[in-house]
Amino acid sequence: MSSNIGPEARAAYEKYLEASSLEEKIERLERFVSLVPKHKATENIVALNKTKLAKLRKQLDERKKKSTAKVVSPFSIKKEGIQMILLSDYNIPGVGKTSLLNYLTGAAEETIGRFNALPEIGIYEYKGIRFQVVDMPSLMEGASRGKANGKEILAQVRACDLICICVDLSRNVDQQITLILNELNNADIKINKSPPAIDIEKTGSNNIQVFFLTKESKNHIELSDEIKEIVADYGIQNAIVKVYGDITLIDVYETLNPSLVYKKAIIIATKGDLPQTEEKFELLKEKYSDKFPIIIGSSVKKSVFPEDFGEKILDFLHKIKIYTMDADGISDKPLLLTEGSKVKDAALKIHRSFVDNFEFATIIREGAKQKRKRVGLDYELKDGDALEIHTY
Ligand SMILES: Nc1nc2c(ncn2[C@@H]2O[C@H](COP(=O)(O)OP(=O)(O)O)[C@@H](O)[C@H]2O)c(=O)[nH]1
Ligand SMILES: [Mg+2]
Repeated sequence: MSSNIGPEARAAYEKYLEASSLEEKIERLERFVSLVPKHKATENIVALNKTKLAKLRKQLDERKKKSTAKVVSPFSIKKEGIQMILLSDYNIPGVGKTSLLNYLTGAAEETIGRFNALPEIGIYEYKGIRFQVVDMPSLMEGASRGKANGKEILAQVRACDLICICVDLSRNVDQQITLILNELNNADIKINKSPPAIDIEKTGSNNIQVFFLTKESKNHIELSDEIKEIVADYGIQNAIVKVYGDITLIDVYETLNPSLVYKKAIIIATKGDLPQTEEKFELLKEKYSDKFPIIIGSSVKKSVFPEDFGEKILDFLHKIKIYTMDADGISDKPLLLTEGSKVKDAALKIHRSFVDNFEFATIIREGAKQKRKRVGLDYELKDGDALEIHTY
């Protein structure tokens, strides 16, 4: 090493030579380069070591890329159709999720009665509509803190369309439901609740203003100061808070929590063929039907399960079935739209060009006074409508 570099830089270089990890090498070489006095005689040393640095940095980058290379978790499920997740607590023997999956979809028969550590998937078809049924490993107490792959399971639950809480009627049902609701709640998953009727929009100035925009919301005007306090406590200095309906102060906290998700859930009670399960099912309905509009009693052993399960779910999720038709007839695979959708929404779902070149639509509605009707893009559709779109 040239003697032009001075004792401090020399010492730094020696330290660099002793470095073992890539990160350490980079750090020490950077320090060395910064300590070398910059003049003609040291130009080469600086240039050389800068090149060396660039190389080391590139090596580090590549190593990082490799280590973060996408590993697809077996828990991350590609969604198809309407996704329903079967959840239960952990017990031996199991609650009957895999039996149910098999009953509905024909999948995973061989794993009934066995512990499954990974999700299993099947497709339940109802009137041409596909429901993806996911049989999740059981939730253990502490799942929301990560126990037994709890984090992975709950991450999937956050993205599903419907949670099916499965409870074994031959065991204590309160215990099972409480455990699951606790874990869902701890994972910021709210069940069968609409998001609060509040909107909080951060602004650049003017402090916090609260507006009550509907008749119902005006009943809560006295909460105004407390709302401001909560929002300010959260660290927001300037915001417009809009209240649209009935609210409580808890709703304000919920609106401020960006991690909350709102999910629909039903209860499926299993093993209804076992002794004393009938009484238990009645008690279950009595106690939980406020929170759960759909509680299903079932027995896979005796093939007891609602025939119109698909219809019940679609109703609950506010979905309507629209059957497209053309000169060849009516399709047997419906489009699924959200209640309140219009002809335009259906057209968009088929192809943008149906909207761009739209002339008129024909609707066939069973049971209507005028069964066949000519309508425009703004016409509201109803479940079961057959729809033909005419374009220019
Ligand atoms: N009596 C009765 N037993 C059932 C029923 N459904 C499942 N089982 C039994 O309960 C045990 C656990 O079922 P499984 O589907 O593997 O539960 P999982 O662990 O929740 O997937 C098995 O021995 C099943 O045969 C049912 O409807 N009635
Ligand atoms: Mg199972």
